[in-house]
Amino acid sequence: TSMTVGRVANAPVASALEGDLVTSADLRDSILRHLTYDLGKEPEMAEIHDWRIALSLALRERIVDHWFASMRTARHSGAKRVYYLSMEFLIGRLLEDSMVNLGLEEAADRALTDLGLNLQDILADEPDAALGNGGLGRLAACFMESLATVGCPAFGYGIRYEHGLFKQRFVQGRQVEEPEDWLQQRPAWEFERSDIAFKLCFGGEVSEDGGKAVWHPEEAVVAKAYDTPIISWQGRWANTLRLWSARPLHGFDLERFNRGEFAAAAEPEALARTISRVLYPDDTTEQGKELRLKQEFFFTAASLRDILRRFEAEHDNLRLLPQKAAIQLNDTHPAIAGPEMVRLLHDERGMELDEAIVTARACLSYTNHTLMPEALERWPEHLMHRLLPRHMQLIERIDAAHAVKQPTRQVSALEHGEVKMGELAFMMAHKVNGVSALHTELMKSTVFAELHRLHPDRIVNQTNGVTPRRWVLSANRRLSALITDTIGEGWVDDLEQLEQLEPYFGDAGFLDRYAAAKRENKADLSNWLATEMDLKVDPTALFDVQIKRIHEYKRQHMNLLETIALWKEIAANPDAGWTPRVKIFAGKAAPGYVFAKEIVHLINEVAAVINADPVTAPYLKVAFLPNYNVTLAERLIPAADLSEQISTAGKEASGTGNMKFALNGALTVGTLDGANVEIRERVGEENFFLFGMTADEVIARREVPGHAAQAIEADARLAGALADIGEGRFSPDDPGRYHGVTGNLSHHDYFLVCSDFTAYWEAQRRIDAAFADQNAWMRMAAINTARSGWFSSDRAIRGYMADIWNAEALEVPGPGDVLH
Ligand code: Z15
Repeated sequence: TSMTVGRVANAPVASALEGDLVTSADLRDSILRHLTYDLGKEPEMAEIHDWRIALSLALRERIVDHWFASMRTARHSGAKRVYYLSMEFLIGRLLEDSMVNLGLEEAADRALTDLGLNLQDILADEPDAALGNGGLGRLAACFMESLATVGCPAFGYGIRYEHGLFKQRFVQGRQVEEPEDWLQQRPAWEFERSDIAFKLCFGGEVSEDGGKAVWHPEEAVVAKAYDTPIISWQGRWANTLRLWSARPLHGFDLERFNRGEFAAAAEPEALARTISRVLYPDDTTEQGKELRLKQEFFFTAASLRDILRRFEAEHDNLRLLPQKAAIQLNDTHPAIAGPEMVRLLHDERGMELDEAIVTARACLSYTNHTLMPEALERWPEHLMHRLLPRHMQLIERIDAAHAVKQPTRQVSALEHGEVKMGELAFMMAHKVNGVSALHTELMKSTVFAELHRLHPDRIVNQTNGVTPRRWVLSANRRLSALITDTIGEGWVDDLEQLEQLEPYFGDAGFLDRYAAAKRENKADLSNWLATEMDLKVDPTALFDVQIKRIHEYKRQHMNLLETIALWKEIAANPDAGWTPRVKIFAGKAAPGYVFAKEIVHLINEVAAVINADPVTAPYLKVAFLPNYNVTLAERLIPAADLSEQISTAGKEASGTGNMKFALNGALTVGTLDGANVEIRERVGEENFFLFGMTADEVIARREVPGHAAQAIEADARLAGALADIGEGRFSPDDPGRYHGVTGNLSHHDYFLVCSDFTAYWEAQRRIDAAFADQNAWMRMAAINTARSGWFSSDRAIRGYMADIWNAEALEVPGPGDVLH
């Protein structure tokens, strides 16, 4: 397609950037400049991705000065820096985020219109950066945006995976994984730092030399940095996301190549790069693979090297380190940071071992994200010894030091020939936090009970949060406009201001406009379902949404059983005044998680049968949208009426989708699990559909012999739905296909799907009735929005700064101030 460059009106666009009047013409010129001189394309020949990259470069260019100013301010202030170490950063798209935070949306829109282009098309062209699996990775991405917005000098550290989370397709209802290739097109946001590279070693052995341990490794790779600037709301501050890419220590083997061994010549290179090749696709399950341990050490050690280099450039007394660096471990994945830091301080810098341990601990803190045994990392001692022999020695020393101080207690990081990374992280952290109030209390009473008794002040809570810039302002333009029209723009970085909406609920217009925004969001989604999925839905139906990783504990299958039971009941009595519903599912199953994949298949097969039923069609449709990702979440959440947060109580550490839904005015049907508890407290119990057993009741119920059979016997709807699945009603080509699923539910049912089913069904029928009164429903929805401001990740980050990091926020000097 050929694009002509039009003439432009030089209309200035007011920008939030102080002293900087950015015009759409300026932006247009820099888009053209990048297109021409960076991408080497003529406008006539440019394709959509060329324009998208050119726009990204034009925006990135406007971030850089703020970025440098922020870094300089941090350097000159001597303030403590925060380092967030995370195996995952589930970023999604960055273009809209950057544009909105820079206040350049109108300018970009006009500039592109002048160029004969459409901003929305260009935004839609950006691939998601899917360097994460689910909640843990998305939390890290929200935290990066909030760290910048609150002005906390910080670095995120992680891995620059060549391939992010796999793409999901359905083939005859089954999940098929395809490799993801986000680096195929030129990455627009990162800066390659060939000069920032560290050599990292593995394997070999440790010798002693005059009482000093000397590690003789047998293998080495290089970690090379790639930096992405993360800009705050209104461009006041920018931090760095630094991702490490693995490279060979020695480049290409020219000698071998010249001997004609072409493939062999490239081999060392390919082998070294394997470390950052691909994201492990498991969320809340552990595989225990050697390459995974290598990945963990690789990015953790590179990050610590970088942190110490920066510290040593600015200070000459290692004892100051804890005042200058707060290092947060996002789960145990970077827990090797404890021993590695002790090694760097003691072996490499000569600090006394005990002081090295104390110093490392004063810098480090650890966030726990799950109590599920299958998710807690344990590494075989022999593997740790083979890959990291010196670290294994230090782990033994750390563990022994811990035991010596408390001889009466028997708590150890070493058990059954394995290193328990949770215990190790706990021992080497000055603070350990859970991610919701309930989860933190369960940490104290279960997994970390012994360690908590030894260190009663170590465990603290920091309930998760989400960034309102992405999850409200950008994702839900209609709602945002209504909020800003009503209370001004201050809510965007002070989300509890949403409370100011409530006095307007009595005004004639407000709830009508609120309902209109929801209605239009739903109409958009209905159109999208029609074009993308070939599925026709009633846009006024109740949009009931469960989107998250597929896991037994999240109980998508309980939702599906309720769907089947509802379908049967509607079919038996179509004229009973049913509330029309659209059941929407999306989520990926870990490729090796057989049960989760069966659930995926079953949802698709049930959807096919129900959607083909003309009798129930006016009242029930089921959609399973493939390839759930951040971008799809941004599309679905603003259009939801009902948020499914139905995990077995005690299993979901927090949840963060639950917060996004509540902010966007979906009501929750949920258990007393994770942050659901706190959402319900804040929005009010009358605006939340609670059901199911509590965490305590779950534990007691499991002890009841035959609990599943009992529950099935007592509920004919549940029995009927299970029977239909078991008899092959949804899989006539293979009637026995789901015997694994039905057998598990009928006999084992660890996650208590059957025992909670009746309460869930009844909650859903209360919801049907409530939705029929649209005025009352919209009022409840608006109350959810108004009272959920506390769930901003800005609040969460300020909590970490105050309670864990002892870090202060800074401000970039204004235009009148002198920069050195
Ligand atoms: C993950 O996404 C979470 C926990 C984990 O242990 C792993 Cl390995 C991955 C999730 C929790 O399941 C979820 O409840 C929580 O909201 C999220 O981390 C962020 O804390």
